[in-house]
Amino acid sequence: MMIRTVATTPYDDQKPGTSGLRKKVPVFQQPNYAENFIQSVFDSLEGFKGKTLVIGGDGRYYNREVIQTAIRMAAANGFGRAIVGKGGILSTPAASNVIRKHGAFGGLVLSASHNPGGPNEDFGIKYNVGNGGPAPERITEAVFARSKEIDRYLISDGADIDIDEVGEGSVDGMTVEIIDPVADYAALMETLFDFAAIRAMFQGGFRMAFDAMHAVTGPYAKDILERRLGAPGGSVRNFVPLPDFGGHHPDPNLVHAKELYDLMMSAGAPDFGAASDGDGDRNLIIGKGIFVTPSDSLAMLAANAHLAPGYAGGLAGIARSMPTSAAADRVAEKLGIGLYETPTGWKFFGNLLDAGKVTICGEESAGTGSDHVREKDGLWAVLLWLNILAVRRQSVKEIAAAHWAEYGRNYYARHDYEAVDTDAANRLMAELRGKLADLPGMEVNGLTIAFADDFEYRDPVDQSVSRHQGVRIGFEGGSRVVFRLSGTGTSGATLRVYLERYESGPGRLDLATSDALAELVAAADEIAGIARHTGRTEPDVVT
Ligand code: VG1
Ligand code: CO
Repeated sequence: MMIRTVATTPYDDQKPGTSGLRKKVPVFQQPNYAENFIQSVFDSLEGFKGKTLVIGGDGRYYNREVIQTAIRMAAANGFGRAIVGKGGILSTPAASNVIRKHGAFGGLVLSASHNPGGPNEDFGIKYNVGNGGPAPERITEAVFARSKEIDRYLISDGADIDIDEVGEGSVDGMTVEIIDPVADYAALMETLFDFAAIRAMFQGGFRMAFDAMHAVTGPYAKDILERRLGAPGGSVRNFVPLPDFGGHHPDPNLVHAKELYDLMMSAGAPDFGAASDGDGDRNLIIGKGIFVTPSDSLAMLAANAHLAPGYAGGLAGIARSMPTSAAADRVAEKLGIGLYETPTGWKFFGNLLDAGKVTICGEESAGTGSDHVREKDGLWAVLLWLNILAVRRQSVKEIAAAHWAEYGRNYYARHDYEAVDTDAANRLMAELRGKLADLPGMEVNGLTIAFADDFEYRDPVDQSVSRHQGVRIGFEGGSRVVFRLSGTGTSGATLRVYLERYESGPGRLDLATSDALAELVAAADEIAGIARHTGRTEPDVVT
């Protein structure tokens, strides 16, 4: 075996987005494309010689090829050990846990998350740092800068490593350890939750449906829910991971997990429904006859977390991304703990978690997690819900109703306009930003604008500043609309419009969400000119 230095030329489009670099597979298949990016990551890091790199992915099309490349390049660049999930598989939260548990220097997580997979669909690479979380902006910016100048990469020319057997091998002086992708993660879950109580609940006849969407969570959910917790066989559906996710979007929302939704709204629905995404970090929660918005789920989990052994001591604080509803804020206020509002993307939670300022974090996009890892964690959220249900012995519907009666209800929806012309989307945002100063005091569709700004975040731990994280328009009475462009899409631009309205008091807690938000939807279009700029009169996806 030999280490080769291969000459290369830069690509100009390797800027990591909200969660790593995501492109269509044919883009990744261009000569040296993945190699350039991986080398740019390594060139942006210091002090990893002889240390451990974790490598795994969500099993999507092209995963196995890039895993081999990553192993060879890690060896050539001087890592001492690579820990690789068997079959190249590691869910995002499991990868985060392996990095932490094994004291690794960092990890490469190959995933495009909820985006579809296949020869003409999406692929992605993300670098996580030693705390197990996504690289902070300081590093992703360095990677992008490096990718624009790169002129060589290092790679071992050894044969392919067998990644399908647990055990140890080596490549050019680097040890390669193939591990069971589920074991460490399942062990961690057992330390956080009352497995005996959940098992007893299943024994008592509790039924659930978990849709793994033919993505990475299948093996994790089978092992934990059915084998360890005794959920009846068949509780976990679509559990075989497929490179193209069976041709579907592995996106756990009401559009792509419609079958599960329909089941949960039917007369014979099980007690609890849940789903996770391509890389296992998102969660969808649906009770019998009730969809729980991710923003509400965050608030309800935070309010009840003390019922699970891992959180019995209470929470240090709660963090949520800016577009996430303020439902969690009310819980934090009641608990007398801190509430932090961050830009979109899990990388912004890492410092708060490391500093012990928060215990639970969440995003409106179906991401919830805690300080047990440094990623959002789909199954974790499902298990915390199960633990709460086992202790409270109430249905999801009853728990939600009690929560709203106590805290009021934040009606919430996100409208996505996908594959919009990029120039049109940029014009819309630019025009909006240009008139922010004039908006306060204006009346739009019967609503008075109280404030308008472009969200800026100063990290309270390292004081780094992130600007232009989304336009917020607040109305008198507490309603809010947020506009931002997605940083994970791969075709054109995706405009996200986040809508929120707070209601408290009897008779105001059971409105249909679309009715509750109708005025705001009209106001949003009037303010931003969505139809005028994009030609779209309806969103593609409402979640
Ligand atoms: C989206 C979500 C964001 C999430 C990100 C990664 O980003 O809105 O909340 O953190 O995806 O999640 P954007 O920039 O497209 O809005 V995942 O499960 O795709 O890693
Ligand atoms: Co994901």
